[in-house]
Amino acid sequence: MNYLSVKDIDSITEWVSDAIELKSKPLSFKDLGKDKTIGLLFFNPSLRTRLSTQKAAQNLGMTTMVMNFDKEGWALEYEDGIIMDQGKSEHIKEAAQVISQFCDIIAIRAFASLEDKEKDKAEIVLNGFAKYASVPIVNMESSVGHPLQALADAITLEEDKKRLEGRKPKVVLSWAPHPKALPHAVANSFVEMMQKQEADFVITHPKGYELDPEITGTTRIEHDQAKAFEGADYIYTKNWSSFDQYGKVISKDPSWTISAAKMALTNDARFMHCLPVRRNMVVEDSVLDHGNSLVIEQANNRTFSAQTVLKKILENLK
Ligand code: SN0
Repeated sequence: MNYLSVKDIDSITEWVSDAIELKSKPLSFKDLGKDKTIGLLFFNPSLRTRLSTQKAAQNLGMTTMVMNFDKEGWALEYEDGIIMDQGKSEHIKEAAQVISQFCDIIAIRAFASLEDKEKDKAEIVLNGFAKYASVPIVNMESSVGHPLQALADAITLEEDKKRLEGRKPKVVLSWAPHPKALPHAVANSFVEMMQKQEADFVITHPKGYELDPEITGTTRIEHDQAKAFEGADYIYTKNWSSFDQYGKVISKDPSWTISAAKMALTNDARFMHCLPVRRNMVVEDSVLDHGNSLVIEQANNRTFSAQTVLKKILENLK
């Protein structure tokens, strides 16, 4: 069993309720991963993903190996049949098989290049490991998705929406400005997660920031941010670069920053963001520091998201 995308969740209701159960008793399966090792491979920086996945593994009794592959590993080649006379030292074929000798599960973070749309869509790093490793693979944010984040977000929504007493929530995914070109992964997986939920879900972004239409499908897109915010119960914010003009920053329009004035248009909405977040660029201090911000609980739920996934994989190994 791999966890490569939100599509690998067979029953979201079951996985979220498992996660909430684990959260109430994190050590109830502390022997399940005894004598098992997880290898965490990072091709990009990480704070929450690294520590929460390590914590999740520890709660299940596993041993963790961490490698910052971008700085400490050999530069990997992913193409087949190539003459390796350039900068790449090792082929993914050997690397994935070798790591499989030491680890029972391999988790990988490899962001989008934002340069080559086709290569990014093909998920060459994640799928390369999935193809050549002989152990289960977990996605810790790939070029296309961040399914551990999306599962944590689903857990956070499930816990918080109790205050709505059964009413279907209105959830808005809003683009916000950022100085750098960022990947689509977090937004993509959140969209896929929301498509599995009972919710009135709307995406809002300036024209030109459409996500991959193969992912958004028939999900409603509203280009007027104020209109999208009307009556919202949740404002999930994220910056992403253009998909159409692949990887380009086509606008940093500050009128899209999440402000207290904009939150006032909502139905006392809770603010969500995966972090890290650029204060007063993506969101004003007053919104992030407000009691309605769920960002720290989202980060906390990363542990139980990862623990749910690792528990299922470990149960499948037996
Ligand atoms: C990453 C992203 O996919 O947008 C990771 C989010 C979990 N975020 C960044 O790279 C932010 C970098 C920055 O300089 O703000």
